[in-house]
Amino acid sequence: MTTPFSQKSDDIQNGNHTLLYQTHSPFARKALVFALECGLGNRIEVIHQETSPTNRNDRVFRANPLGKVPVLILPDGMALFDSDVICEYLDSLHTSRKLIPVAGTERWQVLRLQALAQGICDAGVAYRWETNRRPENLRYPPLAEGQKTKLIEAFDYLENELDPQAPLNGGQIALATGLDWIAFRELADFRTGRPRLNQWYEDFCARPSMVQTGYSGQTHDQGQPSP
Ligand SMILES: N[C@@H](CCC(=O)N[C@@H](CS)C(=O)NCC(=O)O)C(=O)O
Repeated sequence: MTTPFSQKSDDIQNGNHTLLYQTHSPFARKALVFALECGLGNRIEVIHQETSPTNRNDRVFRANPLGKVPVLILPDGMALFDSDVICEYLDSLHTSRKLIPVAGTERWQVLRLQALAQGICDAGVAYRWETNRRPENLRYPPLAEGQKTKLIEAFDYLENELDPQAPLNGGQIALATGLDWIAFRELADFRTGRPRLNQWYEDFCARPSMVQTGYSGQTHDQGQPSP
């Protein structure tokens, strides 16, 4: 990743925002794409951090007792998490049209889409544990199937319900970064047989904020990195 959000290995910068990030986290990318879409990219230093519940990262735990990224460190040192809270905060920093509408039906539609995207990522992470990350003898296939069912049901719902004409919003950012992570990890096919969702996804991925933040890297669990 290149400037203005170059990765740094040192600690918090004074007078600026610092994003504890991960190049292969859908939650972290959601926050960064949101910042870029708000025109705030040049106010944020991005620091890559590896995290896993089986591989403690002290730097991340010092900022977030859950040990997860993203975390946004504010200029006064306050640490904000999780990604949804960070997006709300970023939206409060600018005076343009809000990406999370402040009131009305639009607000609930955007927050619902954001929640659905969050659920897709949560189900994707759980599915990946059961199919890839957990040692093979500890995997539980019915749990993998249950998580995959959530993904398929969510994709079908989106094919019918997603409004491709809606103005740019935080729900879309969460969805696009989530779907692109599902594709990156090859967890489930959401494109075949879902032409509306597929077209929307392709269009959204062409935005500069998405192109600049493509996924890379592997998860580092205890033992070896997962492919
Ligand atoms: N609900 C959180 C989820 C964050 C999350 O799960 N981040 C992952 C990276 S994709 C992580 O850091 N996991 C480490 C762990 O579970 O200990 C958010 O939206 O920020």
